[in-house]
Amino acid sequence: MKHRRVLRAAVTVAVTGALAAGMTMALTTSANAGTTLRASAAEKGRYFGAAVATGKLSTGAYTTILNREFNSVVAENEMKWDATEPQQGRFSYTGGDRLVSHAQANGMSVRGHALLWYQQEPGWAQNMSGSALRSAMINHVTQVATHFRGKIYAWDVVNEAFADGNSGGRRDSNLQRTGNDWIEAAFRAARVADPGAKLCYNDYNTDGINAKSTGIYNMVRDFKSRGVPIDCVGFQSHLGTSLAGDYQANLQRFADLGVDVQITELDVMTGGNQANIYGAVTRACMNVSRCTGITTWGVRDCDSWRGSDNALLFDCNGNKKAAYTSVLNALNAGPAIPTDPPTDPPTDPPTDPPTDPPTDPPTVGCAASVSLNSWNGGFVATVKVTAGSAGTSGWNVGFTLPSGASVTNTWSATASGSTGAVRFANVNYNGRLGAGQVTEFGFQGTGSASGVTPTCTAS
Ligand code: G2I
Repeated sequence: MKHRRVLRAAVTVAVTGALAAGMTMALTTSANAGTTLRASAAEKGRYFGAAVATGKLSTGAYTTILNREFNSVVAENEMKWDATEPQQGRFSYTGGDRLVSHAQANGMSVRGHALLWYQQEPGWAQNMSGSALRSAMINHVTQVATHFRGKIYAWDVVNEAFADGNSGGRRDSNLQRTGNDWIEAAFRAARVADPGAKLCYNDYNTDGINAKSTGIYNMVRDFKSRGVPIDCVGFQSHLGTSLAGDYQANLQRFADLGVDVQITELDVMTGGNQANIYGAVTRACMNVSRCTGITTWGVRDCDSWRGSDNALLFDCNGNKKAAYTSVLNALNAGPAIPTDPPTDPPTDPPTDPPTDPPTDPPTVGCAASVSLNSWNGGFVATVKVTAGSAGTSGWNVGFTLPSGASVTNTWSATASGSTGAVRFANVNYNGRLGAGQVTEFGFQGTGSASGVTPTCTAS
């Protein structure tokens, strides 16, 4: 059984996650600090979240607890690939949009879960491989992250891509078989589509320093050294009856790489230790200044995928369990995330005489530059358009693509032509640029675009 298999594998897990840079978390004021999970977490600069099945939002008892105790939500299933793109190129956002609206109306931030995962792939994608799958996968990331742009605090861009056991390597899947660079290609596409969201890698069985967490650690270190955009690691933390002694040390070593960490799917097997383990996980997060929040994978025991494990903080009647008190106490006792050091006072204005203005003639028209994210058989091009001194009321960028290359998808511009000489015109919201102002658009293609140079014409 799928659930049992995942659960067994998960009992020694940890999760890291990080927050998206550009987005402010919706944190409540401290009116209830000390008495609800959300207010106590917010008081310490953090969020406390729950996985939500959107169908339950119309159940009063469920929503009452959700709104009172949690200031972050994640869709338990509704933002996954099978839900959002059930047929290739046909997108469905009903459940995800409903959750986002609920969050916005109730002062909650939203974690996005998950752009790519080898499970819950729609049937059409399960049957694909190679460059066709690579293209479809990048298109999925681009479309979904674009749809939710500006509304997601942190995205699980890639979920569960590492193998269990001692290899420390990648898990086999049709995604992995498109080439080892599939994860970085996904992160790059997500950054283009939603530059304000924190981009996370999320996995289980990472709740301590072990072969799997070390494999992920090495990937994150490599990404940071090569400038692949990653902001956070999610530690799912589907836990059994004990917690690894180096749980906190493991979070800390990821944080030391320069990413945020988050506990993303916390649930703990019932039994004598449940409350203690919940408390210990919460304390570990509080003790790591880059641990920005905790999410439990559901609200009440009966909402949980773990069924009879009674793994959550509220019983089936909505009563607070001992584990709840343990978490609340740990939130209240923990340190706050340090705030940024005060900025230096403004320095005196320089007394040197002003230098002459630059003598270069201002650029008229516009300039364009391109950066390519390429893989064997395809690419994503991100194009930056900079207006010259007169600004623009519209722009048009041309490329001559090498033979064999073809544009399959464009965002924030309108394409004409797909092979050879192709042109991209502004769309209605990004044509008018002030002097020196910059905008970006992108396109995806098959084949290779290496060496292409854009030409920009302003109107
Ligand atoms: O397996 C627990 C979690 C492990 N980490 C990733 C999470 O995304 C995952 O969540 C679970 C959901 O809690 C389940 O609700 O993912 C499962 C899928 O692998 C979800 O189960 C699925 C059932 O397998 C489907 O039969 C069902 O149609 O839920 C679907 C919607 O209820």
